[in-house]
Amino acid sequence: MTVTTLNEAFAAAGAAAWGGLPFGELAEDMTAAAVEQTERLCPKPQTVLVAAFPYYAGERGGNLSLYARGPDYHQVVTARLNTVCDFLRERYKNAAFLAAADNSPLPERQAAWRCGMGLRGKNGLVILPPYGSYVFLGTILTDAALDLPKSRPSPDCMGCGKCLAVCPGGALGEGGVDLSRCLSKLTQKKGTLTGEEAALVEAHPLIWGCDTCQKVCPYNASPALTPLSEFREGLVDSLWEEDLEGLTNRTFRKKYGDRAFAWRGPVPLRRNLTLQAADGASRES
Ligand code: B12
Ligand code: SF4
Ligand code: SF4
Repeated sequence: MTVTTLNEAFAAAGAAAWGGLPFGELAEDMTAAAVEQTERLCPKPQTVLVAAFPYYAGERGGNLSLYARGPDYHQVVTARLNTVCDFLRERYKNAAFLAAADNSPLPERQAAWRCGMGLRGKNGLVILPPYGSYVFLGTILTDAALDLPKSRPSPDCMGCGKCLAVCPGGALGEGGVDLSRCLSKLTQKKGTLTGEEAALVEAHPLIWGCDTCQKVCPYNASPALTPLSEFREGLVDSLWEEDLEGLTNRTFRKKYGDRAFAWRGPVPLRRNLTLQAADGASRES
């Protein structure tokens, strides 16, 4: 199998970029628990392939983060990567190929950076021009030792510092994200928020996720639209009280279960809407 044939398989799957590295190299960035968890999935992991799938669908208003407007990316990206797994299974009859997005123990950004994909953003994200940071990552884990060229790690972004300056919770630092102050985390948090957390959510324009450190990034000034139909069509840009009215956990899942904002159920969404209504959030935002 050659890199050219893999290029074709990833391109056919809709990936904008891909890379691969020996599992042993990525394991250097992983905790012992994450390595153990990986070995439970794939007893003798040899290679990790990582790919990026663009999701930016244009300048649109709304109160949901851009990443959560299309159908659940876990499923979309995994299904697309499974086409590459099928291609590989034809060539490596006895090997295991496991596709995943977001929900595996593999540190996906670290894998992408080690493979030299795009740029390493100070906002902690993989930036892949012309799509900016609006790309999802997914991996294929295998016990086949694929013969791939060694790549150089990604260079850093230009380091303008805008993401750090604008972060509403002051969550971004040179070392990464302080989860206790990140609006992406807080809008998804279950249960009661502390007074400080509630104040941050109240002043935030989104009821799910946070795009602030991405919107200011110069690489995201005019990102290319995604070519992937799942992330261009049938998007849910906003959710309002009336969309959630009367929904139980079960009926909410029936209505929105295929969306990435649905995994916590309707309760945090209602809470965030109530907080933002108290702040006088406008539907034009
Ligand atoms: C937990 C998680 C979160 C948490 C914590 C994120 C965090 N920054 O730590 C919360 C809920 C806050 C979150 C938010 C978001 N997330 Co998230 N998240 C994850 C998840 C599931 C695991 C990350 C993790 O903790 N891994 C374990 C640690 C040990 O590994 P690591 O992630 O590689 O982190 C190490 C290094 O990267 C490094 N590092 C991390 N940040 C930085 C920053 C700097 C400057 C430096 C030098 C190093 C550094 O230090 C870490 C420890 O070694 C990944 C998917 C995955 N499986 O990787 C998605 C993932 C990182 N998230 C993603 C997205 C899209 C987001 C949001 C943009 C969503 C949104 N719009 O609200 C925000 C962005 C917040 C931000 N600025 O990082 C994408 C990123 C795609 C990309 N282009 O990079 C991923 C890869 C999911 C996917 N499959 O596409 N996320
Ligand atoms: S997602 Fe929002 S709160 Fe989290 S680091 Fe980026 S700007 Fe800060
Ligand atoms: S805003 Fe500036 S510092 Fe932050 S990720 Fe983008 S280029 Fe890097």
